[in-house]
Amino acid sequence: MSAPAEAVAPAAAERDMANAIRALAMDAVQAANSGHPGMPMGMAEIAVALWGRHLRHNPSNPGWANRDRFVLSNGHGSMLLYALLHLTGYDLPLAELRRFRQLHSKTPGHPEYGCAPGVETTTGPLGQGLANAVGMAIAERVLAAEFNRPGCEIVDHHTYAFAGDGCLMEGISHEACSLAGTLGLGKLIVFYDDNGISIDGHVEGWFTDDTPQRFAAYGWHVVPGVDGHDVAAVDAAIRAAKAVADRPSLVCCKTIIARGAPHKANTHDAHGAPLGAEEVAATRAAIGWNHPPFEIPASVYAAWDARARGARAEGAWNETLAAYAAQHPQLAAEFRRRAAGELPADWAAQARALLDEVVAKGETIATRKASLNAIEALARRLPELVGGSADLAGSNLTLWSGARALGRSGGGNYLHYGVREFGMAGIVNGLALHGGVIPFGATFLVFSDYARNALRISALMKVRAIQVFTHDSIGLGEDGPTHQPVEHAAALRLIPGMDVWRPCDTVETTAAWIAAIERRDGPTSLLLSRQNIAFQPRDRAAIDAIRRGGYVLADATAPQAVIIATGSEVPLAVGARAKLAEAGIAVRVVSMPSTNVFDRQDAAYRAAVLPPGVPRVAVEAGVTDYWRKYVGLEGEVIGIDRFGESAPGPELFKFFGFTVDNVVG
Ligand SMILES: Cc1ncc(C[n+]2csc(CCOP(=O)(O)OP(=O)(O)O)c2C)c(N)n1
Ligand SMILES: [Mg+2]
Repeated sequence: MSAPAEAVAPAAAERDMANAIRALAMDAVQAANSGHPGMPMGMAEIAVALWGRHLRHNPSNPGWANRDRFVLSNGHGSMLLYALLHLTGYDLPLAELRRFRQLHSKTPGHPEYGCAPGVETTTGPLGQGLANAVGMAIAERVLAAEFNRPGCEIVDHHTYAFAGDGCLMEGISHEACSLAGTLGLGKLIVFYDDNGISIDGHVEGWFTDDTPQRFAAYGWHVVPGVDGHDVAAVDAAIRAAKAVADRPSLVCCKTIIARGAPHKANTHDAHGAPLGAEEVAATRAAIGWNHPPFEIPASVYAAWDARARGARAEGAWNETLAAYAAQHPQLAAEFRRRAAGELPADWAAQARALLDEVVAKGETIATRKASLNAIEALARRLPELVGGSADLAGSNLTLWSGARALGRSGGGNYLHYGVREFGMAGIVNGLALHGGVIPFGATFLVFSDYARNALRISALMKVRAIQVFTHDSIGLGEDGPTHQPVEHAAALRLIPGMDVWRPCDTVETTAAWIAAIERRDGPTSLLLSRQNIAFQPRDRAAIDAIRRGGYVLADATAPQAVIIATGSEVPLAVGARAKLAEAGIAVRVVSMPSTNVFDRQDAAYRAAVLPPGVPRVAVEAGVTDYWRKYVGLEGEVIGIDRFGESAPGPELFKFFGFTVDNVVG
């Protein structure tokens, strides 16, 4: 287990440590004239207990693989995190705290991953941080089971999260915490900031859950009724939580929002607005903090400074890793590769070979099946793949032969997420953020909008989170319009940084998977068909061009028109081209599996694929608006601008005009 808790600073020192957070929070919010002072002031003692006495981290190396993870799920309290990072010795100077919420500062309104060192995830959309924390705790469990050897526990850390009333009101907290209970994530410890306040006021009118009982019902270990302003009491709760190894823990802390502010404590006024100069001054007097704004006494810095401790902790771990490497050199090399997020050295050749195999087979199958084949092949080469589906394994085709479901103990590489799309997407983000694994989730494309905000955050964070979205159009058939995505492909493409792939056959599907795996700086959504789609023969140049997102699949000399198509509509475009050729009309077919990737290509390439001046037609079984930017106002779009119908897929394709004749017309 983890090293023992750190030596305890004297009570007076800890009081000053907490008040330093209060002062930095209220002063930074005051300086910005915007922000949320109440939560940092209310959770200051909890932070002292956790960060001062327990958290194992190294401010000089925020990337230390075995650090404890800390998630501020109630991200509006960002100044709490910034204060902690600054005070404990991260590279986050006071100047950045002074520039809280200003353009290009490292201290944006809500914590953003990749901005300040030590920020483990982007939070602010309430509840999602909890799901991220669950994902991190799962990653720890998976990696520990895979890599630890007796006497050499190189993966062994806790995941801590702060959450407020808002996080616990959000539905995603149920999804994520329910699953965490089922999986028995013993190294996950969540602190509930039970201050009875949210934006509209005292929560009695809208939030009266018995939270301890709720979490107990999930199978959590609950420490109820902790005085969140008593560092020793919180410390005792943390010790109790750490001692329970087979269940996640919820530490319920009674707190007073904006504690220390004589008039605004325990009011919702303190939630999200500056206290005001007078109240700030009154708070200083009330808590006995006589230092000017942004001045922290050296003794307080010294009490907070975690660098020496962190260096010792990481140093000890490095020794463990060295001993491990001596006994298990290959495993150690693999661990280092995985922790660095790097692909195997021979990856490029492997990917090429995989693609060639699929080309040689030339199968006509559903792209969801092509995806399963790709997963099967990839998982053999990439043990870091951790898959899963939101109770649709048999439909999404995500369960490969080597999948091992994660259970209450031990490891695995597959998650039965249950019917929890949003929770899944948040957990996938947490897995990706933790590192050491490459996660994917899966559900029907139509339910991607249940998960949508987590997909958006994955793009904002630029993490390698992969989603398998099957049943990608009316082609799914009889389940009807509730299950038939129409606007979803377009909507996902609109998320900046989200790469959406809607491949047309086995080769494009494999290429899309390879692109998703190789993409280290952003998420990918794979949109896959339920129904079979004809294999498209192509030459080497076309195979190589798939990775450019859009390419000439079937050409003609001096084309009079270009048909752009994706996924299941590509064969229609190819059929139309053949028919038009018989009539002496030369048509080029462009397959555009990923508009996002195509848009990133240089202008010369894009113009070579879509020559200016040649009329264009786009064909996709979805809303037409999105395609206007490719075909222009003069072009044609064959799509669907209404909801679908319940009928067999082939009939629907006819009914909605997805026929070769209609494309020809
Ligand atoms: C998903 C989501 N919905 C709404 C908001 C806006 N919002 C920010 S904080 C908050 C209230 C949070 O209450 P609580 O967690 O109790 O925070 P406290 O006031 O106690 O700090 C709301 C509604 C948000 N950030 N995320
Ligand atoms: Mg609250």
